Amino acid sequence: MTEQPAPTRAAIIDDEALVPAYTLPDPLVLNGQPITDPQQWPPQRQAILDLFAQHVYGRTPTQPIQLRYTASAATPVFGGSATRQEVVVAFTDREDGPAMTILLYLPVQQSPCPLFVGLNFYGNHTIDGDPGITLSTQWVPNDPAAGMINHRATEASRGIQASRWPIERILLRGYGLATIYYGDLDPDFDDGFQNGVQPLFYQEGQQRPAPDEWGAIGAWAWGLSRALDYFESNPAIDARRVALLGHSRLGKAALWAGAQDERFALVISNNSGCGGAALSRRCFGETVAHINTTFPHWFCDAFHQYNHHEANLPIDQHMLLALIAPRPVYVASAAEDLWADPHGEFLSAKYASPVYQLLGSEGLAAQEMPGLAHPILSRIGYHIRPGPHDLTSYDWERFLDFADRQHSRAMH
Ligand code: GTR
Repeated sequence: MTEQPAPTRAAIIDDEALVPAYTLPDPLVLNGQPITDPQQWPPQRQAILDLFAQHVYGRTPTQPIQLRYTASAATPVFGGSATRQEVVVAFTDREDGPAMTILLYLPVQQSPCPLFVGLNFYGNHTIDGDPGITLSTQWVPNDPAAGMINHRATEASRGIQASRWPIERILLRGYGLATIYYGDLDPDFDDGFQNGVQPLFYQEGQQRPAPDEWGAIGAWAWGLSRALDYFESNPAIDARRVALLGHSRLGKAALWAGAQDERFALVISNNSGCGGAALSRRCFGETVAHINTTFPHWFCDAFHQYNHHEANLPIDQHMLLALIAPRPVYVASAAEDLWADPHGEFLSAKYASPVYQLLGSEGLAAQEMPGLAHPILSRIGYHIRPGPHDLTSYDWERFLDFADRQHSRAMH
């Protein structure tokens, strides 16, 4: 497939006045008729899900797969208030077959506990300096300054992402935390889908996914559902109260996983931007053409036909949030992260609201974008904080507040 060169970042729209006029598809219109009855939603939901699979992320294989769990001993951490464990989830019978390692922290006082789960960018050992965490042996991007050399992690990379994972704080608030290196599922480079989990599902003679089959984001999302399969088997985890969180590209994966798998109780997108929470039709910041050119392996091949043709998409990203309804969803933006289009992320949350309301739940309790650090904790939550593209302790505190509130509502 030939691609047009991506416009440089200098050419992006970063001024609200330059956003082109656009019309969004309405999630509550089915075959030209408005949906007014909640009973009409499940088939509409399925139709929208199919459109996202066919045109954006690619279809996820549905063949069940035998999972093999191998758990390490639970080690006491944080003065004995919690345990740390590693659970290897193998996707085949082969010892060298693809597998993912879940790093799991559980509070001792709370069992079964609600849990946060999220993929991480550089390996489980990067979320904390604890030398007891196994160093990832998977492909990682090269970054010698961060201890990643010849595409492998070194000891120097331990804890480099610790600021994004306030583990002790999450445990103190009564939640468990699980994380997985996303490269365990599909290494993040354009390898023609020879590594990762895709080949497990190829038909005889198939070399790569078909144009409407999953890309890397689809594989990352699939892995999150397999983690949830494991959580359901662990009596120390309340698998009905699992909050799924992701930052940036991993926020896109979290939204797609939460849209497909209704077992996730709550979904959080942090700075997920284009192909995540941001509306594609606004063309503000990163566009469909940018993302498909820079990361041709993230979405399905069919998505590339929408480069510079966003208006032809049968959906837009507010409908991805609507697929999560009536479960709580939180969208977080950062003021300096114009590449991810904060306003477009807010508008998605707003335009998903009518679906929540149809289902008898409040949507987003705001018509206009709130000020900086003025979180909205309605059923659709939203905040924009000062600062750049990142996952910070401010973000985590709001997500914990949101989970406290939404989980307790769900239980009453
Ligand atoms: C950027 C990409 C964004 C976002 C980000 C990240 O380069 O353009 O869509 O995914 O990477 O994941 O950090």
